[in-house]
Amino acid sequence: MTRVVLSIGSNLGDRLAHLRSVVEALGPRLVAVSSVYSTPPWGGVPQQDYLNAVLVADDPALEPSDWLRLGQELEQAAGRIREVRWGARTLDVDVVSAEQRRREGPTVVRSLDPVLTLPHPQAHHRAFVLVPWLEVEPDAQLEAAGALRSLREWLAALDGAEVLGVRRTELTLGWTPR
Ligand code: PH2
Ligand code: MG
Ligand code: MG
Repeated sequence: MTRVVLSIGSNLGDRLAHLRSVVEALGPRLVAVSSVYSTPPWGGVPQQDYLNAVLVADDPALEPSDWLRLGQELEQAAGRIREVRWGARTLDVDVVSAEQRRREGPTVVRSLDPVLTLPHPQAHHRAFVLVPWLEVEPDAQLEAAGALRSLREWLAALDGAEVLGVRRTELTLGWTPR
């Protein structure tokens, strides 16, 4: 019973096709799709620029661990090889944040499980996640490092050059809202 924010990225092979494969697979579960951004590599490993985007998806039948598994299946379908941490990849699908949808109203999922930590413990450091996420959910908040802040506030804490490096492109993921 979850609605999730997914960060998708690619910097190997046909980068746009890899991102599009996720949009195709999620189909009617998609609630929002950001623009495609060109972003310099984050994390200190020298590599090519990425294409990144953020998706919001909803499926009453899926739990956070199911979204993780689905993301990993899509990574494998894109020929991903497990390699260097933060190194180049054909496709990365990260669950950034999840909300349980209950009759009483939505609650944010918090998990310290090392297999799937939620919210994603690095998201607030990454302009390539925050900028596209802000585009599709301008009022979203993110709990990280013991603080609950708006995406704008987290972005304001980042290096300005890093935020400016995240550039919106004219590429599209071929999704139209229903
Ligand atoms: N993913 C990484 C490491 N570094 N840098 C950018 N710009 N975009 C990414 O998606 C990315 C990264 C590991 O998942
Ligand atoms: Mg990642
Ligand atoms: Mg990942």
